[in-house]
Amino acid sequence: MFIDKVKIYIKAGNGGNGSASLHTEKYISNGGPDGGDGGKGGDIIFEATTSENTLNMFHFQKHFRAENGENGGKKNCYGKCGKDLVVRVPVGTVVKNKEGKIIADMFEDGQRQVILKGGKGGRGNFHFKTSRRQSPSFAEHGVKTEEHEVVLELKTIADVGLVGFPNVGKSTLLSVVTEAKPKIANYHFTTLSPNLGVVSYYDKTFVMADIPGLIEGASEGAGLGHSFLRHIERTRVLVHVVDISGSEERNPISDFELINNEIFSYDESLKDLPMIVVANKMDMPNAQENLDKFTKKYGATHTIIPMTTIIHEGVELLLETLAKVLEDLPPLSPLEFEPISLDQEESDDFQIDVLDEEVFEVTGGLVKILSRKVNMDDYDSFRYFQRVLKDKGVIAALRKAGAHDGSTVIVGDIEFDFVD
Ligand SMILES: Nc1nc2c(ncn2[C@@H]2O[C@H](COP(=O)(O)OP(=O)(O)OP(=O)(O)O)[C@@H](O)[C@H]2O)c(=O)[nH]1
Ligand SMILES: [Mg+2]
Repeated sequence: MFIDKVKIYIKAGNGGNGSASLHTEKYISNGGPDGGDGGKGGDIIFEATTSENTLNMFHFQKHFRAENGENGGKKNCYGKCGKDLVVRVPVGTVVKNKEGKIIADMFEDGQRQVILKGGKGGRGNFHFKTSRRQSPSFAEHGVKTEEHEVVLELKTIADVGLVGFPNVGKSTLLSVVTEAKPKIANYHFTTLSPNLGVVSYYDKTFVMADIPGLIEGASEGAGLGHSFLRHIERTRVLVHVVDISGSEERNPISDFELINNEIFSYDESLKDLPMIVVANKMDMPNAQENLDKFTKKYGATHTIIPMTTIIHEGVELLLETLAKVLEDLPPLSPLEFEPISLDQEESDDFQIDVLDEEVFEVTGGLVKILSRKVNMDDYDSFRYFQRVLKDKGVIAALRKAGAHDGSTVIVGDIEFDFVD
């Protein structure tokens, strides 16, 4: 199983409610409001790590919720903030929203990004004290957050991508030049997911990715399909490994052309990447003869390195060549995108919809804010509500829209008669 694209669901913590406590103490009849603020909900934070190189862990766990903030308490006690939830993803994970817009490119090891902010805590009644309202018996509710669906897509980041037919020796090469221990076997599709390794060559290091074998039609889904081609989009150099001995009765030149054709029909811009050819299995019969033919055709346009990977012959020359090529290439950079956020900013906009001659509905951000603050059973709270409607121009706008004495006005869950 190799998962490199997955849908998950994330939810930041709700904000805790503010408290509407009134101070009480022996011999003190009215100690005033002492309700503390609710705590902020936990954020959802993504962290990039090199210790994973698949999204397989999301096969089992798809729901991630950060902790809610606690409610405020008496005696001006603040509610505790909810704990953030850190979701670890492999380096190279691109996070998108449901519509496919990019939210984040988790490009560097250790990079952290807040993907969803926790809900703000509600303010305690203390904040609503005014000269005329000494003991507000209402407080604000915390912001309730919503669950969001996001798509994670892994696009491996490596300096060098190893490509080629199955069974040509790509994984063997990775195991020789890095500490990685990929599975090696004499059959096709031994490698089922990209393997990464770090090459150290004198004072230089670079990351090499062994991509599962490609076959004709891969760009249209044949074999393991083209999904792996996604993992060479973010490499700086391609090393095309060819079985130069033609040990499986195939012609190395047509192998090379066929795989190139698959790569470039997946993404034409991959033509811009430098490509080095490794002519592997030089120890086998017919290898030298095939190499001569290959060099005649492609020697002028490509660097061709003859190799017998199993005895490390030719490996040094490859590393020297790669180090040189990489030195002149710009480093990889994260994707360029217009960042979007899943968090809805609270705005105090409103609009008036005339539902009927006598029925008017107020909608918009202001209504959401009010619904967190207002408790209709409470007289103080209702007065506060009326004042906000007036101050924000809602009453005037209702009048302009045709509301008059006795018209019904709907604001969120609240319904009341308009009084001019
Ligand atoms: N004779 C010879 N055999 C080799 C050489 N390099 C690799 N092999 C053998 O070729 C077979 C395939 O090697 P792998 O490294 O698994 O090939 P791969 O390209 O990763 O194959 P897939 O993962 O299936 O795409 C193994 O049996 C290796 O031992 C070589 O230089 N000479
Ligand atoms: Mg392999």
